This record gives sequence, structure tokens and C-alpha cells, in this order.
Amino acid sequence: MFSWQKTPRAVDAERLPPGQVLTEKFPVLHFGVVPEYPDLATWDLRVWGEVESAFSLTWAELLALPRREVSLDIHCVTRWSKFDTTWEGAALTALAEAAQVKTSAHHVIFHSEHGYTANVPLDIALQPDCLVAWLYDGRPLEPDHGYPLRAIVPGRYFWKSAKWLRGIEFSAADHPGFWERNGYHNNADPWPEERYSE
Ligand SMILES: Nc1nc2c(c(=O)[nH]1)N[C@H]1C(S)=C(S)[C@@H](COP(=O)(O)O)O[C@H]1N2
Ligand SMILES: [Mo]
Repeated sequence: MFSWQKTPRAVDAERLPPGQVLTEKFPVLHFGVVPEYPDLATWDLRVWGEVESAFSLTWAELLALPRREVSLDIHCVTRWSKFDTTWEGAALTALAEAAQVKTSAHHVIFHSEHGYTANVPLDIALQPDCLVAWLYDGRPLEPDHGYPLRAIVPGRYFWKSAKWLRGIEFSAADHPGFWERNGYHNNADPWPEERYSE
């Protein structure tokens, strides 16, 4: 490869938050074991909390939701970033509308398999590009990357994008999630480097 064919560094640098290093690979990062889902017939996604109508969706019902494709740069707090990842799923706004979120809701708590949680303010969760995603690059998620379903939260370090998602809670109070209770910053904006608390 000739180096002149690559994107100029200056352009990349504008997209790279401080302290991050670009990778072409797709590293895997999580706490605990990768759950197995031999049969999605028994899988469901619960939506509850400060809503008029809590519900749960089967896998088939989830796939029937209007689809949205999002391309975004991901930034892990451990300092790797990856540009132009493409995800497809349903917008969180669709689930919020179906549940009729009350005005008392101010936070969204993502609940994953094995009790992992991640918290985001409601306005972050209701950005049009915040997804529950089941396709990466047009294909079902790899088990390591969250199969069958993960959250995709633009504008925050990637730990907010909970893998193996099983529930969405609309909450009046904020409840720091797994990494947030273990020293990571509650807000997690990569541009001002909100990596760790204190
Ligand atoms: N359920 C669950 N989701 C998780 C994590 C985790 O430990 N458990 N780790 C987070 C972190 S720190 C990162 S950087 C991304 C990594 O996603 P990837 O393995 O698909 O790159 O998943 C996030 N989602
Ligand atoms: Mo991470």
C-alpha cells in the first residue's frame, strides 16, 4: 500500500478524542463470561420503569420494529477507537414511544445478562442514533460483541453500549452502572476525557 492512499492524519485527528489511539481491529472488552443463546424463542427484552405501559418483546417482535442504520466512531475508555462502525437495529425512541415514557423519567438504565448495567441520561438515550442493535456490518452480532442484542450509545465511551441487552428501564433516579460503580466516570463523554470518577 502507498501511504498517499490513506486518509490524511490531520483529518483523522479531528475525529479522534484526546488520549485515544485508532485501531482497525475490533477489540473485545467485557467483564465476565459470554452468555450463550442456543434458542432465541425463550429470549425477551423487557421495557419498564417510569412508563405508562411496560412490556416485553420477543425476538420476532423486536425484528418487526422499524429499522435504523447508524454509522459511528467508537471509543473505549482503555484508549482504542474505531471509526465508521455500522450498526442496525431499532431506535430507542421507538421503544420509548411504545412504552409511553412519563415526564418523571430522567435516566435510562440498560440491563444486560448477568446483571451488568449501564446508565445514561434520558436525552442521550433518546438521540435518534441511539439503538438497540442486532446487526454489525450487516451481519448478526458475534457472541463476543453482544449477540443477540446490544445498546449503541453515540457520544459516550463504549462501555455505555451494553452488550447482551435484556432490559431497558426508564428511571426517575440515576443508578450508576457496573463500570460507573467501579471507578469510571458517570457521564463518559470522550471529548473532555470523562474516563474516571474524581
Ligand atoms: N454486558 C456488558 N456489556 C459491555 C461490557 C461488559 O463488561 N458487559 N463492557 C463494555 C465496554 S468497557 C466496552 S469498551 C464495550 C466493548 O464492546 P466490544 O467488545 O464489542 O468491542 O462493551 C461494553 N459493553
Ligand atoms: Mo471499554
